[in-house]
Amino acid sequence: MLIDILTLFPGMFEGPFNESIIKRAIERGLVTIRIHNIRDWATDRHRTVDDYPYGGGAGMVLKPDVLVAAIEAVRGDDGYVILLTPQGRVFTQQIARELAQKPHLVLVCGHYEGVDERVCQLAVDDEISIGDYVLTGGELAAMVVVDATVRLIPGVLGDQASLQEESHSSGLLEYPHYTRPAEFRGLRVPEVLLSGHHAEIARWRRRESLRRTLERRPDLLEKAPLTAEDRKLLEEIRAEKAQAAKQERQAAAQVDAGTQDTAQPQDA
Ligand code: 6GU
Repeated sequence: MLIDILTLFPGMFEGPFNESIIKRAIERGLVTIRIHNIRDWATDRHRTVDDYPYGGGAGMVLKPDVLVAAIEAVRGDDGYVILLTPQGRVFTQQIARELAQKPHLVLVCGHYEGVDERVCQLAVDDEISIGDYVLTGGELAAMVVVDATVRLIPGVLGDQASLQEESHSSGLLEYPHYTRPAEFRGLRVPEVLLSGHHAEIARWRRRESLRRTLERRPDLLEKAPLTAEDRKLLEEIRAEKAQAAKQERQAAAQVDAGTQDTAQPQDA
Protein backbone atom coordinates (compact mmCIF):
# COMPACT_ATOMS: atom_id res chain seq x y z
CA MET A 1 0.00 0.00 0.00
CA LEU A 2 1.09 3.55 -0.73
CA ILE A 3 0.03 6.34 1.62
CA ASP A 4 0.62 10.00 0.76
CA ILE A 5 0.03 12.54 3.54
CA LEU A 6 -0.45 16.22 2.74
CA THR A 7 0.20 18.50 5.72
CA LEU A 8 1.42 21.95 6.69
CA PHE A 9 3.33 20.36 9.59
CA PRO A 10 5.42 17.46 8.24
CA GLY A 11 7.54 17.45 11.41
CA MET A 12 4.58 16.12 13.37
CA PHE A 13 4.91 12.77 11.56
CA GLU A 14 8.54 12.11 12.43
CA GLY A 15 7.82 10.13 15.60
CA PRO A 16 4.82 7.83 15.17
CA PHE A 17 5.81 6.01 11.99
CA ASN A 18 9.36 5.40 13.16
CA GLU A 19 8.45 3.05 15.98
CA SER A 20 7.19 -0.45 16.52
CA ILE A 21 4.75 -2.13 14.15
CA ILE A 22 4.36 0.63 11.57
CA LYS A 23 8.12 1.04 11.35
CA ARG A 24 8.52 -2.69 10.74
CA ALA A 25 5.77 -2.66 8.09
CA ILE A 26 7.64 0.12 6.27
CA GLU A 27 10.98 -1.69 6.55
CA ARG A 28 9.43 -4.86 5.18
CA GLY A 29 7.97 -2.98 2.19
CA LEU A 30 4.34 -3.70 3.12
CA VAL A 31 3.56 0.02 3.13
CA THR A 32 5.25 3.16 1.83
CA ILE A 33 4.40 6.42 3.61
CA ARG A 34 5.31 9.72 1.96
CA ILE A 35 4.91 13.01 3.85
CA HIS A 36 4.45 16.16 1.74
CA ASN A 37 4.41 19.81 2.78
CA ILE A 38 1.36 21.52 1.25
CA ARG A 39 3.38 24.75 1.23
CA ASP A 40 5.56 23.26 -1.55
CA TRP A 41 2.61 23.90 -3.92
CA ALA A 42 2.22 27.59 -3.01
CA THR A 43 3.09 29.79 -5.97
CA ASP A 44 3.70 33.30 -4.61
CA ARG A 45 6.96 34.49 -3.08
CA HIS A 46 5.56 34.35 0.46
CA ARG A 47 4.45 30.75 -0.13
CA THR A 48 0.91 31.65 1.03
CA VAL A 49 -1.38 28.68 1.77
CA ASP A 50 -4.37 30.37 3.42
CA ASP A 51 -6.59 33.43 3.03
CA TYR A 52 -9.44 35.26 4.77
CA PRO A 53 -12.93 33.71 4.64
CA TYR A 54 -15.46 35.24 2.23
CA GLY A 55 -18.31 36.61 4.34
CA GLY A 56 -15.99 37.37 7.23
CA GLY A 57 -15.53 35.60 10.52
CA ALA A 58 -12.70 34.18 12.56
CA GLY A 59 -9.76 32.19 11.25
CA MET A 60 -8.27 31.45 7.87
CA VAL A 61 -9.21 29.06 5.06
CA LEU A 62 -6.81 26.85 3.06
CA LYS A 63 -6.65 28.14 -0.51
CA PRO A 64 -8.23 25.83 -3.12
CA ASP A 65 -5.61 26.37 -5.83
CA VAL A 66 -2.72 25.29 -3.60
CA LEU A 67 -4.50 22.30 -2.06
CA VAL A 68 -5.95 20.97 -5.33
CA ALA A 69 -2.53 21.26 -6.98
CA ALA A 70 -0.98 19.28 -4.11
CA ILE A 71 -3.66 16.56 -4.28
CA GLU A 72 -3.44 16.26 -8.07
CA ALA A 73 0.34 15.99 -7.89
CA VAL A 74 0.26 12.94 -5.62
CA ARG A 75 -3.01 11.11 -6.31
CA GLY A 76 -2.00 9.53 -9.62
CA ASP A 77 -4.76 7.42 -11.18
CA ASP A 78 -5.53 5.24 -8.16
CA GLY A 79 -5.27 7.51 -5.10
CA TYR A 80 -8.30 7.47 -2.76
CA VAL A 81 -8.37 11.01 -1.34
CA ILE A 82 -9.49 11.45 2.27
CA LEU A 83 -9.85 14.82 3.98
CA LEU A 84 -9.43 14.64 7.77
CA THR A 85 -12.07 16.98 9.19
CA PRO A 86 -14.44 17.12 12.15
CA GLN A 87 -17.23 17.26 9.52
CA GLY A 88 -16.39 13.78 8.21
CA ARG A 89 -17.98 10.40 8.91
CA VAL A 90 -16.76 9.04 12.23
CA PHE A 91 -13.88 6.57 11.85
CA THR A 92 -14.57 2.97 12.92
CA GLN A 93 -12.94 -0.44 12.64
CA GLN A 94 -15.24 -1.10 9.66
CA ILE A 95 -13.85 1.96 7.85
CA ALA A 96 -10.30 0.83 8.69
CA ARG A 97 -11.11 -2.53 7.04
CA GLU A 98 -12.42 -0.73 3.94
CA LEU A 99 -9.31 1.45 3.68
CA ALA A 100 -6.96 -1.53 4.19
CA GLN A 101 -8.24 -2.90 0.85
CA LYS A 102 -7.13 0.16 -1.13
CA PRO A 103 -3.80 0.27 -2.95
CA HIS A 104 -3.21 4.01 -2.49
CA LEU A 105 -4.50 6.47 0.11
CA VAL A 106 -4.02 10.24 0.04
CA LEU A 107 -4.66 11.79 3.46
CA VAL A 108 -5.21 15.55 3.47
CA CYS A 109 -4.79 17.24 6.86
CA GLY A 110 -7.10 20.21 7.23
CA HIS A 111 -6.02 23.13 9.36
CA TYR A 112 -7.09 26.55 10.57
CA GLU A 113 -10.84 27.05 10.15
CA GLY A 114 -10.93 24.55 7.32
CA VAL A 115 -10.43 24.10 3.60
CA ASP A 116 -12.24 25.86 0.76
CA GLU A 117 -15.41 23.84 0.06
CA ARG A 118 -14.53 23.52 -3.64
CA VAL A 119 -11.55 21.31 -2.73
CA CYS A 120 -14.04 18.75 -1.36
CA GLN A 121 -16.17 19.02 -4.49
CA LEU A 122 -13.29 18.73 -6.94
CA ALA A 123 -10.63 16.55 -5.39
CA VAL A 124 -11.80 14.67 -2.27
CA ASP A 125 -13.38 11.18 -2.27
CA ASP A 126 -14.12 10.83 1.44
CA GLU A 127 -14.14 12.90 4.64
CA ILE A 128 -13.24 11.32 7.98
CA SER A 129 -13.35 12.52 11.60
CA ILE A 130 -11.88 10.47 14.45
CA GLY A 131 -14.50 11.47 17.01
CA ASP A 132 -16.62 14.18 18.49
CA TYR A 133 -13.99 16.51 19.88
CA VAL A 134 -11.93 19.28 18.30
CA LEU A 135 -8.24 18.89 17.39
CA THR A 136 -6.00 21.72 16.22
CA GLY A 137 -5.62 20.02 12.85
CA GLY A 138 -6.03 16.79 10.92
CA GLU A 139 -2.49 15.47 11.57
CA LEU A 140 -3.20 13.43 14.70
CA ALA A 141 -6.35 12.11 13.02
CA ALA A 142 -4.30 11.04 9.96
CA MET A 143 -1.88 9.18 12.25
CA VAL A 144 -4.80 7.36 13.89
CA VAL A 145 -6.24 6.37 10.50
CA VAL A 146 -2.82 5.17 9.25
CA ASP A 147 -2.15 3.15 12.39
CA ALA A 148 -5.55 1.43 12.46
CA THR A 149 -5.42 0.74 8.70
CA VAL A 150 -1.82 -0.41 8.26
CA ARG A 151 -2.05 -3.02 11.02
CA LEU A 152 -4.82 -4.70 8.98
CA ILE A 153 -2.62 -5.17 5.90
CA PRO A 154 -1.84 -8.90 5.60
CA GLY A 155 1.57 -9.71 7.09
CA VAL A 156 1.88 -6.56 9.21
CA LEU A 157 0.90 -8.25 12.46
CA GLY A 158 2.82 -11.41 13.28
CA ASP A 159 -0.13 -13.22 14.78
CA GLN A 160 -3.19 -13.06 12.53
CA ALA A 161 -5.30 -14.77 15.25
CA SER A 162 -4.92 -11.69 17.46
CA LEU A 163 -6.65 -9.71 14.71
CA GLN A 164 -9.73 -11.89 14.99
CA GLU A 165 -9.96 -11.89 18.76
CA GLU A 166 -9.49 -8.30 19.62
CA SER A 167 -11.93 -5.57 20.56
CA HIS A 168 -14.24 -4.29 17.86
CA SER A 169 -13.42 -7.01 15.34
CA SER A 170 -15.90 -9.26 17.13
CA GLY A 171 -18.09 -6.24 17.83
CA LEU A 172 -17.47 -6.80 21.57
CA LEU A 173 -14.93 -5.48 24.06
CA GLU A 174 -12.08 -7.81 24.96
CA TYR A 175 -12.01 -10.07 28.00
CA PRO A 176 -9.48 -9.27 30.79
CA HIS A 177 -5.89 -10.47 30.34
CA TYR A 178 -3.49 -11.77 32.99
CA THR A 179 0.15 -12.89 33.12
CA ARG A 180 2.41 -14.08 35.96
CA PRO A 181 2.45 -13.90 38.95
CA ALA A 182 -0.75 -15.81 39.82
CA GLU A 183 -1.17 -13.50 42.82
CA PHE A 184 -0.20 -9.81 42.81
CA ARG A 185 -0.80 -7.52 45.79
CA GLY A 186 -3.49 -9.83 47.06
CA LEU A 187 -5.28 -10.09 43.70
CA ARG A 188 -5.49 -13.61 42.23
CA VAL A 189 -5.77 -14.53 38.56
CA PRO A 190 -9.19 -16.20 38.01
CA GLU A 191 -8.72 -19.92 38.74
CA VAL A 192 -10.25 -21.07 35.45
CA LEU A 193 -7.32 -19.52 33.54
CA LEU A 194 -4.87 -21.71 35.51
CA SER A 195 -6.95 -24.85 34.97
CA GLY A 196 -5.83 -25.82 31.47
CA HIS A 197 -9.46 -26.54 30.48
CA HIS A 198 -9.51 -24.88 27.08
CA ALA A 199 -13.26 -25.10 26.53
CA GLU A 200 -13.96 -23.62 29.97
CA ILE A 201 -11.42 -20.88 29.41
CA ALA A 202 -13.01 -19.97 26.06
CA ARG A 203 -16.44 -19.88 27.69
CA TRP A 204 -15.18 -17.70 30.60
CA ARG A 205 -13.55 -15.28 28.16
CA ARG A 206 -16.67 -14.99 26.04
CA ARG A 207 -18.72 -14.37 29.18
CA GLU A 208 -16.32 -11.65 30.40
CA SER A 209 -16.36 -10.03 26.94
CA LEU A 210 -20.12 -9.93 27.06
CA ARG A 211 -20.12 -8.66 30.68
CA ARG A 212 -17.70 -5.83 29.89
CA THR A 213 -19.59 -4.83 26.79
CA LEU A 214 -22.88 -4.82 28.69
CA GLU A 215 -21.37 -2.71 31.49
CA ARG A 216 -19.23 -0.30 29.48
CA ARG A 217 -20.58 -0.19 25.91
CA PRO A 218 -24.16 -1.49 25.83
CA ASP A 219 -24.54 0.35 22.50
CA LEU A 220 -22.19 -2.22 20.90
CA LEU A 221 -24.45 -5.14 21.88
CA GLU A 222 -27.13 -3.88 19.51
CA LYS A 223 -24.93 -4.49 16.47
CA ALA A 224 -22.69 -7.35 17.61
CA PRO A 225 -23.26 -10.74 15.96
CA LEU A 226 -24.46 -12.81 18.97
CA THR A 227 -25.05 -16.56 19.05
CA ALA A 228 -27.88 -18.23 20.97
CA GLU A 229 -25.26 -19.23 23.58
CA ASP A 230 -24.16 -15.56 23.87
CA ARG A 231 -27.74 -14.49 24.53
CA LYS A 232 -28.04 -17.14 27.24
CA LEU A 233 -24.79 -15.96 28.85
CA LEU A 234 -26.03 -12.34 28.69
CA GLU A 235 -29.25 -13.31 30.45
CA GLU A 236 -27.21 -15.02 33.19
CA ILE A 237 -25.05 -11.90 33.57
CA ARG A 238 -28.12 -9.65 33.74
CA ALA A 239 -29.70 -11.91 36.38
CA GLU A 240 -26.45 -11.92 38.40
CA LYS A 241 -26.28 -8.15 38.26
CA ALA A 242 -29.92 -7.76 39.28
CA GLN A 243 -29.27 -10.11 42.23
CA ALA A 244 -26.16 -8.14 43.26
CA ALA A 245 -28.06 -4.84 43.03
CA LYS A 246 -30.85 -6.26 45.19
CA GLN A 247 -28.37 -7.42 47.85
CA GLU A 248 -26.77 -3.98 47.76
CA ARG A 249 -30.13 -2.30 48.35
CA GLN A 250 -30.88 -4.63 51.25
CA ALA A 251 -27.49 -3.94 52.84
CA ALA A 252 -28.00 -0.19 52.44
CA ALA A 253 -31.49 -0.43 53.96
CA GLN A 254 -30.01 -2.28 56.93
CA VAL A 255 -27.36 0.40 57.49
CA ASP A 256 -30.12 2.98 57.20
CA ALA A 257 -32.28 1.18 59.77
CA GLY A 258 -29.25 0.95 62.08
CA THR A 259 -28.58 4.69 62.00
CA GLN A 260 -32.29 5.41 62.59
CA ASP A 261 -32.31 3.19 65.73
CA THR A 262 -29.33 4.91 67.31
CA ALA A 263 -30.05 8.42 65.98
CA GLN A 264 -30.27 11.15 68.58
CA PRO A 265 -32.82 13.93 68.20
CA GLN A 266 -30.97 16.84 66.58
CA ASP A 267 -33.28 19.64 67.71
CA ALA A 268 -35.08 19.29 71.00
CL1 6GU B 1 -10.10 14.79 11.42
N1 6GU B 1 -9.75 17.14 12.55
C1 6GU B 1 -9.88 18.01 13.56
N2 6GU B 1 -9.37 19.24 13.44
N3 6GU B 1 -10.49 17.71 14.69
C2 6GU B 1 -10.99 16.49 14.80
C3 6GU B 1 -10.89 15.53 13.80
C4 6GU B 1 -10.25 15.89 12.67
N4 6GU B 1 -11.49 14.40 14.21
C5 6GU B 1 -11.95 14.67 15.43
N5 6GU B 1 -11.66 15.91 15.79
